[in-house]
Amino acid sequence: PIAQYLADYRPYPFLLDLTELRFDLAPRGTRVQSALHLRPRDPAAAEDLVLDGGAGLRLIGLALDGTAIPAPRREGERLVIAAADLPARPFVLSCEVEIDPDANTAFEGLYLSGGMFCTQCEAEGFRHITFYPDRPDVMAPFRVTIRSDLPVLLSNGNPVRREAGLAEWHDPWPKPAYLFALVAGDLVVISDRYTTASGRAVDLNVWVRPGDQDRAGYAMESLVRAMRWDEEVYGREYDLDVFNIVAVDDFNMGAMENKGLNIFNSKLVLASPETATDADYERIEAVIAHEYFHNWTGNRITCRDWFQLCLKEGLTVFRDQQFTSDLRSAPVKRIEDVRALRARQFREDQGPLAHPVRPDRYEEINNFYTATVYEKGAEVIGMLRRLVGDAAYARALDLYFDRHDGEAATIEDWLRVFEDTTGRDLAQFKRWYTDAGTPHLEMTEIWEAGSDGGRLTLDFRQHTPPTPGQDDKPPRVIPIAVGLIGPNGDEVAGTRTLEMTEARQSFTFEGLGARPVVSALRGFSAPVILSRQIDDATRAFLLAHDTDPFARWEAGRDLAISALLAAAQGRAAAGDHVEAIGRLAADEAADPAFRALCLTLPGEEEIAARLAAGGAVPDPDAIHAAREDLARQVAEAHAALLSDLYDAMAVPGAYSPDAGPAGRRALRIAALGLLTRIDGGDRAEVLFGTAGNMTERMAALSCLIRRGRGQAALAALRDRFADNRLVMDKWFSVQVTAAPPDRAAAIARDLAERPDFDWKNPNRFRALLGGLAANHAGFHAADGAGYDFTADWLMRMDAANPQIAARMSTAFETWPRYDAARRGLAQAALRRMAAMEGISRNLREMVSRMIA
Ligand code: B3K
Ligand code: ZN
Repeated sequence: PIAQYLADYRPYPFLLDLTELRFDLAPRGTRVQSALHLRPRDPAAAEDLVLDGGAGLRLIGLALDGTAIPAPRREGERLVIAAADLPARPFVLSCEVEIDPDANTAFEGLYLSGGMFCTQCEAEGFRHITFYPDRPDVMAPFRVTIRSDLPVLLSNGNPVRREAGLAEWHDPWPKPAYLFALVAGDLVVISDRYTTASGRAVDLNVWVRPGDQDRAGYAMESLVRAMRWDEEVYGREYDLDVFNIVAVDDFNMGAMENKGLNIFNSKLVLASPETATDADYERIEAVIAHEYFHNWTGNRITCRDWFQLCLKEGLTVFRDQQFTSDLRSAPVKRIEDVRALRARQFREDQGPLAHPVRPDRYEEINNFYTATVYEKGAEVIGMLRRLVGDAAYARALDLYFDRHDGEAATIEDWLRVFEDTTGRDLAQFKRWYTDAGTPHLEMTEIWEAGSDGGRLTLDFRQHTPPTPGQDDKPPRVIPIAVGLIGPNGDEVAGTRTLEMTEARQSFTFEGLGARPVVSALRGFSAPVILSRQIDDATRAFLLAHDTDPFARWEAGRDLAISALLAAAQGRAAAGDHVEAIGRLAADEAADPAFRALCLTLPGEEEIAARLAAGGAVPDPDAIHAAREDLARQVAEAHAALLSDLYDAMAVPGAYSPDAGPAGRRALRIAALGLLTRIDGGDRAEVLFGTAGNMTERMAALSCLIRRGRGQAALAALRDRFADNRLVMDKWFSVQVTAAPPDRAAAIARDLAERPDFDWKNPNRFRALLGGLAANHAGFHAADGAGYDFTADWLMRMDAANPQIAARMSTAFETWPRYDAARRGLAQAALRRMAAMEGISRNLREMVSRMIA
């Protein structure tokens, strides 16, 4: 295995002043001509010129200042021109290659999707298009000519020439090759116009396949909102005459921020009330914004090397989270983000795939587009902002944009702008970037009554368990937001951020009249696991009185978890959760979306993770049974209230995806999910037949499947939407996620036999395989059927599309927490994959990290 190391970084020995590209498009044999205007970084030091290449490049010719280089040296997939053959002045290296987009099933580089040419270059896809210094610190303006008879021909930057069969684009902003994009196809457009704060008129286009244009409007509205927000909040304006978005059906991830030409998975562009859920709408808005925000955090300032990936991703996620908080409900967004962080990132941190927010070693960089780099990367910025304050954060960001515009920067550069702005030393804070693992934080309270008022001491200890390659973890800076609530429910001390820097540290509050209840880690002020001595009555008190919505939700969550853990381990649970949750559901002063979040029980995976973190061995079947049982108890105890809520939260009139109506639907659906446990699915059946939107229809369908009466509804959905790929993805997925655990793998196997299981389409593959992985007790079925089915398909997918196979292999990352029999079966599946002949570098790295 050839690993790359952060410590080995060296600047590229050449500067690139201009990249010219010319494409003659043909499905089987596309010709790519390039002219790279290069000059030595140091004319006195002669160095070899190394260009990256990839499998599938057929070299036609190479020339230096017009003189052919007949037999250039090849080192693996690279092309090397010896220092002795290069002049000590600027020169032009021209190259011609042929590539086969039709054979490209990995969807990396230039490929075809339903007759449309499309590219994906991040991280290292450009080397599959031509020989090039394919690294993010080599930046150049691009001139691109596309020749093709297809009607729409797009690339980065501004259009400069259009004639029959030819289009020319010029991108004046120097960029690395990973931000290059090209699209050619038979597309239709919806357009708008935007005027920036300083008066630049920008043409906005969303390009889709003919027939999809009626579902592109929300993406366009979201784009306009994002552009306005970035001007108002970060003072960042758009910098070209045109901004293009293209929707494509075959795409490895969500979307890509190519300069001026963002390319999206069609599921993150296309939406109508009949086909998309409220969650889909919210995600479209967030991802459109995320990719747009990359124009400054990622494109104008990019990464020096791929170890710095969190520099653009953590920051851009943080920005898109702020955007959604501002446009929708900040408390609800925070709770959703913490749920996702725990489900994906804590899980990663607890297992064999744990790595730092800034890794220092990788074999395949595409394996590091993870929850740790993205979501924990965003949490780290949130902590930084909390520590320095909002005003200093804003000044630091201004300095960052000023100082590093046009550069390829590092985490050191990023931290330095904060140090220079605030005078703080961030050396200890930097451990959040370099050390993997989720810190455990233990809080103890010491109360001393006194005549001049009582005194409360909070004593904290932090400890981070070992992660692969990192046994010892020095203490980190942990911002702990704390508030105090008096016995009568009034807040006696508003939120204050304690700054913990030692392994053990105490903080004292003086002059308190009576012993208060502590509301700790408000707003989830740090990505840690907090434990404290607290009983269910105190949790119920916090659920009723905490003024911090996150802490309030968390109190309810902890109550549910405590009941579930007791049941999953065969102990009797107290009824506090059932009682307290009823009071909250009835609280009409609270936001419906918030009440919905409180009514939703923790998932089975979350319960398993909590058990494992406490040193117990989770039993997936017992967890499933305990959760079903608690849901039924809640439903029985509050049947009348839930039924009233279900009726009252119906949203009359035309569908709107806004936070208000979406929150009402969320509460209605949460009530339905519980009621289904006692009405046998009758309400769900009525709702499925009458719902005017996909949110309620899918929720009803899922309830029906869980009650074993989904057949007619599934058939109806399929008949109506057989030719809508995105709806059919949901159709595949829900049958597996909602399946009874002991049948999930068999159902998945049957679905995989269907002719419309177009497995090479990443969305369809993810719908089925990801659906099974999301069915906790189904994936971890005791007979190993879930493991085997998944391994079989990952091996098949690996030959076609290694990125997707490697990404989906994370279904196995939690195997070490289960019992010996399951561990044996999971390891056998992993070993079978590891032994596969011709395994990709992507999957091999993942599997070997998981077995190690
Ligand atoms: N930067 C891309 C992700 C690229 C993934 C490459 N394997 C999308 C995003 O984070 O905005
Ligand atoms: Zn991103």
